[in-house]
Amino acid sequence: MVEFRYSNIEREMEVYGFDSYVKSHCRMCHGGCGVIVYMKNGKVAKIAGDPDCPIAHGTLCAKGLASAQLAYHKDRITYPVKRIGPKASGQWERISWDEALDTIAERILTYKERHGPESIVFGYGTGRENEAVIYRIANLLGTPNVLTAGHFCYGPRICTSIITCGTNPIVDYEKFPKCIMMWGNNITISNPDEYKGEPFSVALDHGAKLIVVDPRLTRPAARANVWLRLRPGTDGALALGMLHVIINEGLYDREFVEKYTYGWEPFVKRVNEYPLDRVEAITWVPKEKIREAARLFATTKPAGIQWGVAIEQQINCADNDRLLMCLMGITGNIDAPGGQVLNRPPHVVNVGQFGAHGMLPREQFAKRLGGEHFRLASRFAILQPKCVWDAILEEKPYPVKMLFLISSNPVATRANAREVYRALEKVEFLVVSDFFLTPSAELADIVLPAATWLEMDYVADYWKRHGYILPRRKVIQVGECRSDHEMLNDLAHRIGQGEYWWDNFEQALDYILHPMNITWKDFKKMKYIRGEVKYYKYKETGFSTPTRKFELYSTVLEKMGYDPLPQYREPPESPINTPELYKEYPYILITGARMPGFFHTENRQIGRLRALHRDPIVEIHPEAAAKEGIQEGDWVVIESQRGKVRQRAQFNLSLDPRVVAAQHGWWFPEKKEASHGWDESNINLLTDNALETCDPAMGASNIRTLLCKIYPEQKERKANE
Ligand SMILES: Nc1nc2c(c(=O)[nH]1)N[C@H]1C(S)=C(S)[C@@H](COP(=O)(O)OP(=O)(O)OC[C@H]3O[C@@H](n4cnc5c(=O)[nH]c(N)nc54)[C@H](O)[C@@H]3O)O[C@H]1N2
Ligand SMILES: Nc1nc2c(c(=O)[nH]1)N[C@H]1C(S)=C(S)[C@@H](COP(=O)(O)OP(=O)(O)OC[C@H]3O[C@@H](n4cnc5c(=O)[nH]c(N)nc54)[C@H](O)[C@@H]3O)O[C@H]1N2
Ligand code: SF4
Ligand SMILES: [Mo]
Repeated sequence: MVEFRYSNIEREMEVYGFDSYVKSHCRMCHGGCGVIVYMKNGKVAKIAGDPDCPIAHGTLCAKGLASAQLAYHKDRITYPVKRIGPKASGQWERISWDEALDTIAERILTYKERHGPESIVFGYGTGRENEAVIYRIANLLGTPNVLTAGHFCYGPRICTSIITCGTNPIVDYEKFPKCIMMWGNNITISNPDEYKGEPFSVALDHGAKLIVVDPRLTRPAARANVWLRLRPGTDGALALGMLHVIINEGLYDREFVEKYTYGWEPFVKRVNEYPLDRVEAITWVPKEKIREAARLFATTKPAGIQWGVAIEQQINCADNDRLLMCLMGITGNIDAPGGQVLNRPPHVVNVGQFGAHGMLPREQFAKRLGGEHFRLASRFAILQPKCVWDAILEEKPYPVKMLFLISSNPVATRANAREVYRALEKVEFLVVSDFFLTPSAELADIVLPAATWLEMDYVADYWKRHGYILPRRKVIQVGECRSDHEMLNDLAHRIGQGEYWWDNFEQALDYILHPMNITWKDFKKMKYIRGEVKYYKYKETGFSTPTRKFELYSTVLEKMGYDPLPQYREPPESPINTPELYKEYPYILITGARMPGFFHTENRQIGRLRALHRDPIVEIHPEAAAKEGIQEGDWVVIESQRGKVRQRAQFNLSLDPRVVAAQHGWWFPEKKEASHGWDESNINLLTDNALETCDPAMGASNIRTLLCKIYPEQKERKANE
C-alpha cells in the first residue's frame, strides 16, 4: 500500500473544482478497495481511497490510483476489430459489435455441430469477476472446457479446503490475530484475493508476532520475529517438520483433535516420518529455527496463516495447502475469533449457481480435457492448460478448434510459453476480449474491446470468502467498450441460450441479489452487504465434509485414488532429484514475485507504473554474480533446459547464493511490431508443463522452482561471434 488518505469529499470538490463524484470499488487487481472517483467535464479527474470501505479502509495502491490512465490510454482498443493479415501481422480492421458477435456465434454453432461443444474452449486468467458469466455460457453450450489459472492459483486452496473443512479459512484480521505466519506470500505488495495489506499491517502494529516463510527477505520478512529462508519448493517438508514439533511436544489442541478431526492416528504416523534432521536436510532451514517457529505459532493464540500462491505453483501444490490447513486445524485456530474463519457469504445467488454447473450434461462433464489425470481439479471444473494445447496441436484426445480468451494473456503467463504460442498460432478460430492488443491478442481472429472496472455495474467481491459483497458502480463509458458480462449476455442470445439470459445485464444483477429481496438499484445505494458473522460453527453442525470432521485424512482423495494423507514431493528439477542436471544448471530459479506497479503482464504501457519497473529484473546474490562475472545492472541470460531469456541483474543479499529470482509477465508494448518482444524476457519460456511434473491432483505446473544457469549477455554475444 503506497498511499493513505482520508478524503474530505466536500473539501476536495471545492478546492479542485470537481463536478461530481461516484463511490465504487477498484478492480485493477482482484479488487475490493473502496474508491471515490471525482469527475470533471465528464472525465475521471482523480481517484481517492474511500475510508468507509470495510476491506481497505481508505487505502489504495499504485495500480488503483492509475486506473484512469488505463481507461483513457491511447493504445486501448475501443471498438471490435478483425484481423485482415496473417496471425501476428498487426493488420486489423474495425468492425461493428453486430458483425463481431454474429461471426463468433456462427463459428460456435458450426464447431458444435461438426466437432461437439467440447471443441470450443473458453478461457480466462486470474480473478476479474467475469468467471460466473464465462462458466454460464460454457456450461449451457455443453463444453466442459474452461481454461483458467485455477490449476496453480487459488483454485487449489478452494478445492483442498472444501474437502478438508468445507470452505476456505480466512485470517480474521478484524479480531487481531496475535500471531501471523506468512507463508509464500507478500500481501503488502500483492493484496491478493480477499486480503489487503492494510489490515495485516494494522495487526502487526497491534503487536502480532510474525513468522515469514520465504526464500527472499521481503518487507514483512524484515519485520518478522522468525524468518525461515527455505529452499524453494520444499514447503511441504517444512510444514511436516513443524507439525512434528507441535505433535511431539504436545502443543496441539487436544479437544479439537479428539472431537473434530478425522484420521489423527495415520496422520501422526505420516508426520513422524519427518523428524527435524530430515527436514533440515531437505529445506536448508536450521532445525532450531523450525522448532522456534512451530512453538511460537502453536502457543500464541489466536493465530492465522497468511498463505500465498508460491506454495501452489509446485508439484506438491494440493498437499502443501492441506498441510497448512492441518497446522491451522490442530492448533485450534479454525473458526476462532482472530484465527482462521470459515465465513458465511451474504445470501445471494453464488458464483457456482450463476455459473450453471448443474446444467452441464454428465456425458459432457466426462469429456473434460485431462479429467482422468487431474481428478480433483476436474471435479471443480478446473483444467490443466497443457491438455488444451495438446488438443489443439495434436488433436488428442479430440480436436479443439476454437478458443475464446477473456482477460488472459497466456503466451506470457502459462508454463512453456513456446508451446502456448504454437497452440494459439494453430487454433482455427481465436477470439480475445481485452483492453489492448497483447501478444496473445495479436494471434486472434477477432478482438473485442473490454470495459475496465470504471465502466461497469457489478457485484464486486462476489466470489471471495471474506463474507462481503460491494457495489461497483459504472462511472464512465469509453468508446464502444463493453463489459465481458454484457458481451457474453448478448452472444448467448445469438447461440440459442436466450431463455437462460437477460434482456440487459442489470437484470442479471437483480437475479444475483434476489434471494435478499433487493434489486441492483437498491444495492447501488448501499455501502456493502455482509454475511452473518458466527464463530465456531462446527461445534454445532460439524464441518461440511463427508465425515462431518476436519479431514486430516481425506476420504474424498482416497475415493479418487490418491494418497489420503498429505505428503512431501521433491521438485521435479532439483539438486536432490536431478543432481546431474544441477551440475549443468547450478541455480534454483524462482519466478513471479509480485511487483507493486504491474499485475502480471498488465500496465507496462502505463507511464507512471512503468516508471516503477523500467526493465525486467532478476535478483542474484553478489557472491553468485561475482562467480558468473555479472555486475549489478548487467543484462544477463537466464537459461533452462527449455529456453533462454534476458533480464537485468539486481543484487539481493538476502538470497541464498544458490537461488536466483526472476520477474514474470514481461512483454514490451512500446515495441511496435506485433510480437511486442513476447519472447525476449518472458520467463515462462523457461518453465515446464510436462504433465508428470505437475501436481497429480490439481495439475499445478511447477513454475516457481526449476534449475537454470545465468551468465552475462556479452558472454553469449562473444560465443556467437
Ligand atoms: N512464471 C510465472 N508465471 C506466472 C505466475 C508466476 O508467479 N510466475 N503467476 C501466475 C498466476 S498466479 C496467474 S493468476 C496468472 C495470471 O494470468 P493472466 O490472468 O492470463 O494474466 P494477465 O497478464 O493478468 O492477463 C490478463 C489480460 O486481461 C486483460 N484484462 C484485465 N482485466 C480485464 C477485464 O476485466 N476484461 C477483459 N476482457 N480483459 C481484462 C489485461 O489487459 C491482460 O492482457 O499468471 C501466472 N503466471
Ligand atoms: N501488484 C500485483 N499484485 C498482484 C499480482 C500481480 O501480478 N501484481 N498478482 C495477483 C495474483 S493472480 C496472485 S496469485 C497473488 C499472489 O500474491 P502472493 O501470494 O503474495 O505471491 P507472490 O508475491 O508472487 O509470492 C510471494 C512470495 O513467495 C516467495 N516464494 C517464491 N518461491 C517460494 C517457495 O518455494 N516457497 C515459499 N514459501 N515462498 C516462495 C517469493 O519470494 C515471494 O516473496 O498476487 C495478486 N496480486
Ligand atoms: S489493491 Fe487492488 S483493489 Fe486495491 S487499489 Fe490496488 S489494484 Fe485497486
Ligand atoms: Mo494468481
